[in-house]
Amino acid sequence: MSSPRSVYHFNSAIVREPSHSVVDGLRVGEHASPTYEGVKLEHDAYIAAMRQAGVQVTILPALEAFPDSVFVEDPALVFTEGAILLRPGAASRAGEAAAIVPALRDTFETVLDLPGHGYVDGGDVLTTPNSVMIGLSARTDKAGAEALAVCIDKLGRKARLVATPEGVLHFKTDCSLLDDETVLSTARLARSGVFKDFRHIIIPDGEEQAANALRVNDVLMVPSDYPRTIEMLDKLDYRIVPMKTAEIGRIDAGLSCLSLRWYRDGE
Ligand code: CIR
Repeated sequence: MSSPRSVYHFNSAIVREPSHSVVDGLRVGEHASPTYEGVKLEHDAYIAAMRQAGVQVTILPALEAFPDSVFVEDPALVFTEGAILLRPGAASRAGEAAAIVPALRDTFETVLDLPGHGYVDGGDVLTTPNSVMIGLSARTDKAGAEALAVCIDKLGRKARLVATPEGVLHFKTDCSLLDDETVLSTARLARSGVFKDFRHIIIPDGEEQAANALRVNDVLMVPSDYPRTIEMLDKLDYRIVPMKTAEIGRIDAGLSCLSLRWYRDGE
């Protein structure tokens, strides 16, 4: 692993087993439901890939009352310095925050609560070397984003509020960090100018769902159904691990949604 440590170097992650109710997960539009077995297979493969990449994975039990609770990235935000408990913007997901508190308290010395009454989904937050970008979206409002910026500041980092393109679920639905200087982005998000300080690699037309890739240590997990994106990244010498996401994709989810990731010091 290259040194010094970067924001995509992780040795720890939390995931949550999918519930059988995942078939009722939220989605925009008319997608057919995923199957529980399909989601479970994708989830198992994800855990294996994380471990293979050098990450110690804590697996929380399924929560049947919350169909989308397998997407554990949304109710919290974690860093080496501490965790922040968020307030998910979808009513059916509100209770996921309280459900993850015990795991956060077991793991982090510092757990901050999002102050105020605003909403933030972790899927709207992209951590980069110089700032933590918070995308305003249908799930993350200005009050929530500003409250989160205060918490991020308390943990010693700098936040930056940005816009998510209209109709896109989360900021990270449309982008991911590939390395310290490079982001992978859809054309529609790149056009907004948010990544002007980065080298940006644009997703080929029609493969927008590949934008939620996940850099973990030396590897780059990429959704396996998008051959032009994989070929493009392969040519740029990223070490690609193709991951099946067709089932979670039916309920608008991608690779980052399935974990909370951080680097635990002293290991
Ligand atoms: C939802 O609509 O909340 C879920 N069906 C998908 C959440 C995806 N999470 C993420 O992008 N961080």
